[in-house]
Amino acid sequence: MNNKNKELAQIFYKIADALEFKGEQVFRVLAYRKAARVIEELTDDIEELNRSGKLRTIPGIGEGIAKKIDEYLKTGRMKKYEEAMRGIPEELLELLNIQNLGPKTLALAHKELGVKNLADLKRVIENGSLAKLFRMGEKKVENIKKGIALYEQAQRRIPIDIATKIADMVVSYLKNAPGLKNISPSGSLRRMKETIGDIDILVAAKNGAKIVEYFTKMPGVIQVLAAGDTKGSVIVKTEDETFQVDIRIVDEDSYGSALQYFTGSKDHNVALRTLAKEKGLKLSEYGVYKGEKKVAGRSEEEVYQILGLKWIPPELRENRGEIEAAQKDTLPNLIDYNDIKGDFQIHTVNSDGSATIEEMVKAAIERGYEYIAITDHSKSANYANGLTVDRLLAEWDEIDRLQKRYKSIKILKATEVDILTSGKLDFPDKILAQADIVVAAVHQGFKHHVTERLCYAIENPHVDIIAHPSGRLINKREGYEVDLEKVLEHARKYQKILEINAYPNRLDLNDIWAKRAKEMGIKLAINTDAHNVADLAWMRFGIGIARRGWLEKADVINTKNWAELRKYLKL
Ligand code: DGT
Ligand code: CA
Ligand code: CA
Ligand code: ZN
Repeated sequence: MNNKNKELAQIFYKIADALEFKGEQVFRVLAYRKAARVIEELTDDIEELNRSGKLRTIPGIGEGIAKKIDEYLKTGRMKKYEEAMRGIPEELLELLNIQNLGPKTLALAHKELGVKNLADLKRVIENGSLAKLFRMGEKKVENIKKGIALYEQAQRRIPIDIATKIADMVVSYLKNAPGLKNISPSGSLRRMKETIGDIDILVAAKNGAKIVEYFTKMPGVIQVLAAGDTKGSVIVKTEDETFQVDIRIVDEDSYGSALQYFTGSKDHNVALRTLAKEKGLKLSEYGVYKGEKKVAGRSEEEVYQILGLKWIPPELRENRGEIEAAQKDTLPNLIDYNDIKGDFQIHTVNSDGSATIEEMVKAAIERGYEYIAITDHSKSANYANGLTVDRLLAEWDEIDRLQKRYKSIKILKATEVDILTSGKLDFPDKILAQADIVVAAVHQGFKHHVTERLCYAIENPHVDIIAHPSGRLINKREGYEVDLEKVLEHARKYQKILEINAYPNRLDLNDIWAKRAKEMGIKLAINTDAHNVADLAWMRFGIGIARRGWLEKADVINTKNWAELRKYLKL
C-alpha cells in the first residue's frame, strides 16, 4: 500500500477530529471522516489516481476533498489541515478516542480548566473541577472515568501467552452455551501475532441474544460494555489485570465468511476484496455474493476457493505475498504445531531455572520429545548464577547418570555460553569441544560492537546456535545495537543455526527476520528458553512465529527425529 494513502487518511481523520472539537457542523465533520475511511480502504495508489484524474470518480471523494489531496501530493502541505489544527494541542485530539468524552466536553475542559493531555484530564477528574463544569456532574464524570480505563487498556497490547490463556478460557466456557454451533478465536490472536490488541471470539449460533447473555455471566466478568443480538463486549479480570473481550455471533451459513473477515489482517482483507471485485464478486463478513446471490460463506475454504485461492493459513494473512502464492498454488507447507521433536534451550536449578534436570527431562518425555539440550548459563552470567567450568563438567556427569535411567530421550550436554564484551566466548574452546551442542548468546554490552561479536561467535567451529539474535524484549527493550542483516549473512556463510526464542516476551528472531533467514537458506531452531516445566509450553508461540515467517518443517532443525539430528550435528 502506498504510504501517501495512509498519510492522507490520517490527515483527514485529524481534520474531522479537530473540526468536531471546534464545534463545526456535523455534516462537515462526517464528510472528512468518510473521505479518510474511503482512502484508508482504497486499494489503488492515490498518487496514480490523482495523476490520471480518476480521484473524483471515487464515491466519498468530492471536488473539495480531491483538490485538497492534489494540493498535498503536489506541495506536501494542506492548508485546511493546518487551519483546522491551529490552537489545538495534538495530544488533546487523541483524547477524543476516549469513550463517553465528547468533543464539546473536551473543548470545555480545555478552555476552562486548561486540559491539554490525559494526565491533565485525570487530574481535573480527581480534584472535582471537571464535575463542576456547565452541564457536567458526577454521573457524567463517572462515565468518562470508565472510558479512560478502557482507553488505557486499549493503548496496551497484550502479550500473546496471556491473550491465549484468556481466549482458551472464554472458548471453553462458551462451548457450553445453549445453541452454540461453532466457535473460534479470530483477529490477531488467530494469526499468532506477537502481541494482541484485543481478543476477538467468533461464534456461530441462531440465538445471538442468549449467547451474549450467557457470555456476560462468565466468571471473571467485571463489566459489561455492550450486550446486543450479534455482539457482546465485556471486561474480564484475571489476577490483577483486566482485558476486553469481544464476541460476535453470526449465522452458521455466514460463519466461514465472518471467520475470514474477523481474522484479518485488515491489509489481507483489503487485498482479498480487490481480488473479489476483479472477479465480479462481492466479499463481506456475511458471504461472497454474485449480484444478489450468495455463492459462498459457510466455510473459509469455500470463501478462498471461490476466489480461485487455496485456503491460506491464518498466520500468513498479512498481505505479504500469500494471496499471490495461493493463486499460484505455491503456498509454503508450514511447519505444524506437532512437528517439534525437542528443545535446545533449557535452564535448570543449576543456573537460574527452578526445576532440576530430571524434572525437565520427565516433562520433555511427557511432551513426546526425542531429545533436549540442557543449556545453563556460563560463568560470566553472574546475575543468573552462571556455571564455572567445574560446575559445567559436574552437570554433564549428572546428565550421564540421568541418561542411564531415561533411555527414551537423548539429553544433550550443552551450554548457553555468553558472548563476552571482548568478543570471546565465556568458556575455552577445549570445553566447548566436549559439548554435544553449543548455544551462544549476548547478555551484556548491548551497545558494544554486538554485530562483530555475534559474527565472531558464528565463526567459532564449536558454536551451533545463536540464541535470541536481536535481544529485544517485547514492551521493554529495543534489542541490541546490531546489524542483523550482517549477522544473517555470516550465519549463512558458516552454516550456523539461528534461534526463534519462543519465550513470549522475546519471540526473537521475529516473523520478518525468520522469513528473511529462510530465504537466505539459513536453518532455524525453535527453543523455549524454559526456566521451569510450565515454560516448555511456550513452544506453540515460537511455532506461531515460525509459521508467520513462512517456515516449513525442513527449515527448522528441531523437527528432525533423533537419528536425523544426530547425523546433522555429527554426534
Ligand atoms: P489487534 O486487535 O490490534 O491485535 O489486531 P486485529 O487484527 O485483531 O484487529 P481488530 O481487533 O481491530 O479487528 C479484527 C479483524 O477485523 C481484523 O483483523 C480485520 C477485521 N477488520 C477490522 N476493521 C476492519 C476494516 O476497517 N476493514 C477490513 N477490511 N477489515 C477490518
Ligand atoms: Ca483483535
Ligand atoms: Ca476487536
Ligand atoms: Zn539467553
